[in-house]
Amino acid sequence: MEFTYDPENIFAKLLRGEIPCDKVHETEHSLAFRDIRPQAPVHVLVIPKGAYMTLDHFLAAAPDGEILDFWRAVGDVCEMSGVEGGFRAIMNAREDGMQEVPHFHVHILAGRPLGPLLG
Ligand code: D5M
Repeated sequence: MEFTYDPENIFAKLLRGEIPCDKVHETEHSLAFRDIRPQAPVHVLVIPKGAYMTLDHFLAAAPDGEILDFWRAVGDVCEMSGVEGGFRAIMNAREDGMQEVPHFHVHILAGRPLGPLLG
């Protein structure tokens, strides 16, 4: 499958510092910030700094070091966010997955009972 990354998407602008974000964590290859429309008391987005559109694009194209850095950053965010009661990690992809921003991201949601995933 071919992936055509749009460098004008909002997270690309955020990574270039063109728009602000509420940063909670940063590593060499990853950035985590609060979602602008939080769906739970904890709602953090973790993104790789590289130009990847979706989970499948990221895993197909990113070097191993970036992949390891990213998932460790997800773990760091869980550790620092108070997810003892549980959490949900969500990744939407493309149209059917209702992905709004075409830069790969993981949503970390916590802080309330999240209900059934497929209601
Ligand atoms: O979710 C994309 C998410 O990105 C959605 O929950 C809103 C959030 N969003 C959009 N713009 C911003 C900015 N500027 N800062 C923080 N969060 C933002 P998706 O999985 O693509 O449907």
